Amino acid sequence: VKSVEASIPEPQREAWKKHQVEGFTDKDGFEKEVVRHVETTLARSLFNCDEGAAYSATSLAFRDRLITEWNRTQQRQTTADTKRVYYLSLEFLMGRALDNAMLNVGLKDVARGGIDDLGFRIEDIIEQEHDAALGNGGLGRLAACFLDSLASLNYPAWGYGLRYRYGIFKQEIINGYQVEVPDYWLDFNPWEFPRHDVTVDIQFYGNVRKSQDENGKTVAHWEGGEIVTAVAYDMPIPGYATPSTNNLRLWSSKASSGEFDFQKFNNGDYESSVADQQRAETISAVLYPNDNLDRGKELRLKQQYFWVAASLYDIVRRFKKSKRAWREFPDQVAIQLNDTHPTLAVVELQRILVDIEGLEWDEAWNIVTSTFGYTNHTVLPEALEKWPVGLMQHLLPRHLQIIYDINLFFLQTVEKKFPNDREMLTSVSIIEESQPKMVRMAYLAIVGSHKVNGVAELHSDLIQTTIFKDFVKIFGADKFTNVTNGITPRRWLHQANPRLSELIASKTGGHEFLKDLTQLNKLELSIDDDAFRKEWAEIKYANKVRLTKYIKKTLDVTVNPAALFDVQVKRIHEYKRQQLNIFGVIHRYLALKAMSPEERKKQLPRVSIFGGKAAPGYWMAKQIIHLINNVGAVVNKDPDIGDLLKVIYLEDYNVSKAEMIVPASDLSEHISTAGTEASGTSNMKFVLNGGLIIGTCDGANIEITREIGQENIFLFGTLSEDVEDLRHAHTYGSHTVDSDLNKVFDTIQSGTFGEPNDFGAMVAAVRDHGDFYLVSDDFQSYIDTQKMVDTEYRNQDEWVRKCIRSVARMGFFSSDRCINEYAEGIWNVEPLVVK
Ligand code: GPV
Repeated sequence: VKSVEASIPEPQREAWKKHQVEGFTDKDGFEKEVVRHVETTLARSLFNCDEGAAYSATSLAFRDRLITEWNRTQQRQTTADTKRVYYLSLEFLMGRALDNAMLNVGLKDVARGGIDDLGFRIEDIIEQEHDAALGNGGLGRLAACFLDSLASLNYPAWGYGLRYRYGIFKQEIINGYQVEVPDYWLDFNPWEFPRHDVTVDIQFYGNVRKSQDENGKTVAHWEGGEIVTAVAYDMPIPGYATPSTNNLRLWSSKASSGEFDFQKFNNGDYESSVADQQRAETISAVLYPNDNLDRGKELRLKQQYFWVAASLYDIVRRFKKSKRAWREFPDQVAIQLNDTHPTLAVVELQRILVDIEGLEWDEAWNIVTSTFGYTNHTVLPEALEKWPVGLMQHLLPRHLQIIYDINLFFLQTVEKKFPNDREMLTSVSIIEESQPKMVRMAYLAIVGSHKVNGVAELHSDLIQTTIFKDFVKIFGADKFTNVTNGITPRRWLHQANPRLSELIASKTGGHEFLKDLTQLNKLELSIDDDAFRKEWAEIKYANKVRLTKYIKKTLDVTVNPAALFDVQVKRIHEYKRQQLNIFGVIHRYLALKAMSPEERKKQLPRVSIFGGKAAPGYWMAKQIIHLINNVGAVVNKDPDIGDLLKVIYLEDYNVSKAEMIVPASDLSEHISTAGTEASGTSNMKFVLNGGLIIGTCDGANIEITREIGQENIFLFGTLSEDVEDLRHAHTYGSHTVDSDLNKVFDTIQSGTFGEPNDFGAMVAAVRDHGDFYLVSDDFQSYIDTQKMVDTEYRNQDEWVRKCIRSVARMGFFSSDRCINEYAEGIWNVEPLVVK
């Protein structure tokens, strides 16, 4: 334990202690804070306080509370002098903060009463908040769940990211097409604390000069170029039912005061000096909207270095305050790389240690590799980051030299272990000898880390046997591990589905399950309790009614809440196979049309619900959205069909909408081509909310099946070990398309769903271009499995039992379990228990 330096001398501290802010604890105190914020912070009054102002004031009242705990948490960590975790992620898909803060602090009921007294409804206030949408999909949402678990489990941890001015775009559907609208979300964000005193100057471009020091050692000097300043913005992250409040630090770019060209300014060239300013601010302006795709844009590389350099400067500055020796750095600091986006951190730390702190290369490299861990989130080749050597040389000349040196020393060790194996050397080299040469970021991340993990068992096996297999030979199997993803039950059960959470609490002995999700297993003891099952079913129905009203309000389509709700919401991607789903829907439509009215009456009504964004440049994904909407336009107004089939496209799927959609699902679709979805995490959310899954043997579906039992999941399709042979056969053998699927294609091409040419490429991808995603191979088993779903759904009593059993067995998929595995197996950090 060490003493903390305080800026206020001892004799004056009494005054501070006397006035320490404690924050409200009851309704009256809460109301007082809200009124104070309305009247002073917002300069409004009871004469002009709308729901927006009430939301802002409520949030500020909670923010004040959080920041008191945040300060104490930081001080506790500094005093205890323990190891901290730093989670570096270019995406944090946080969603809304207010409801989460109220629940985690345990004062939602207090706030409900207070808001009521002041003339508003808490639900309306919560709805005012704009999602913090600083991410694309699963990768960014995983980072957000991890922050919740880190705080809830009392780990000393910080998240580091970028404060984008524009988050992921808003999606509008116009005439069936996706249109992107910028998401400007920072007008007034009550959850962030600008730290104008916490800044870091970041260098770009320039050149490297080498000199000799007094001992004849060569020293590199990175000189010239331009400077951009990083400003810290902090967001408090409250843990659930604990005072621990961690920090998410997001960097914003601005022109450095030195950079603002006063020469130009004084010469009257005001416009160009403002242009420089704007160029600097561009770095943190926008989140790249690609999911599972690397587009290699220069500005993206600038974002990566800007964020990584600012974060490392901050981490190193904090370490240096402890006055420890450098070799102790890995005992104080664990840094996790969320995918390869922050891999330059490996190079930057080596640069700091060698060029600035004067350590020897080997000692520095030991520190670096002991500090970092790398999580891989995909095997898709188009998502693996590579940067042209020329671009790196231009933007970060010293870093490129260091990468070459890292590669040289690495290849020397490979050469020793595998003498005369030239193929091995070229295959594992961090530099790809292509035209142009490229830096392979995943390889750099592996070489620079002490642990590499995948995010579900199948995925971790696949990376070890395919894309990284040579690295397993070189480093040994111990360096590679699996940490199956998880989700936070606070947001994804307690917050999204409060009635179910209360029912579970009543059957498992209180809200303990929110801290230890394995407690859910107690639910199985109540499975024969008729009243319990009845209430369970009623809650699901009420959640479906809520979604039904939302569909009516936003799309003016009437759906029957008693129908089976079949949901696929996620980013639109060929590998996730929304096209298989919509082809299946068309097949169902054709089957219904072919029936006699009597026969139709015997069919089970179904609502097929889709949602998700396509990357703006992903043409095929946009065509898929278009087809789904066109099918909906025809089916939804077909008088032969009525309630039997409705096709819904929910606009602008995001975290807050997921909180409404997930609890309303009977069946959700996780139907990626086997071996392509690293884990998936919405599969876990749907099951936890009492919905069943139709899915392939892919990602975490496999472990969900193992946990809940194969009788409780609808699995179908090709296994990952057979995918390669089928693809080979498509390309080199004769490829015949499933006959039912061909009928679907013929219907599309007959113009039933609008201009056939619009969907020509989608059809041709299966019929003529090798069907890379095996849509035809899996079509029949998909249709057959959907038939089984219909049959089983008719037996509601058994269906509800399956749902309850599944929920009871989902304990493993908490992000708390996941974070504990990282802490023990990768970070070697321990919780800091609060007395
Ligand atoms: I790489 N993932 C993502 O959302 N965006 C990306 O750019 C990449 C991966 C996802 C995977 O696709 C999911 O299977 C996985 O569950 C998620 O990352 C979290 O690990």
